[in-house]
Amino acid sequence: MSNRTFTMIKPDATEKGFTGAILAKINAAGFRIVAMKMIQLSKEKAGQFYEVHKERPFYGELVDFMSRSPITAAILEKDNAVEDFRKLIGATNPANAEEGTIRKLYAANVGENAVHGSDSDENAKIEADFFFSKLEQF
Ligand code: 3AN
Repeated sequence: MSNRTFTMIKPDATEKGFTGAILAKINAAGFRIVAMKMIQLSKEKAGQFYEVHKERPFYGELVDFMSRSPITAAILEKDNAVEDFRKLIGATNPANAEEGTIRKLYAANVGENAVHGSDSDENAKIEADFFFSKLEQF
């Protein structure tokens, strides 16, 4: 899966009507959408997705936030997808994100930071399979 990554457009961006603009930026950067769906996560599902952060002080807040409104989940294809997509979205905290990145343009703060991007090929596969069956991955 080294040419694929997984993304979510998070509840804050959905609420502000940024979904279309963010997808356009993703396409303009050369990523092909090979799976996509809009869904609202239950607290249980959001908690499962962010299981690795269970011990972090912001875990409860993160689960509440991620289940607050619908998200758009997608699998993206491009050479060097994981690394290039992390560059396109910018730093976790939008205050530290470079000009022109998705988080600089559309994120409010470190907790509500508009988009998710997988941090490794291994996690990209795990996260893609969390949301999409084989039949839904093109
Ligand atoms: P990234 O999304 O850039 O990979 P992670 O994996 O460190 O960042 O964090 C996962 C998610 O947890 C972030 N996207 C953000 O929503 C939330 N988060 C991270 N750090 C904080 C923090 N200090 N306070 C509140 N929420 C946070």
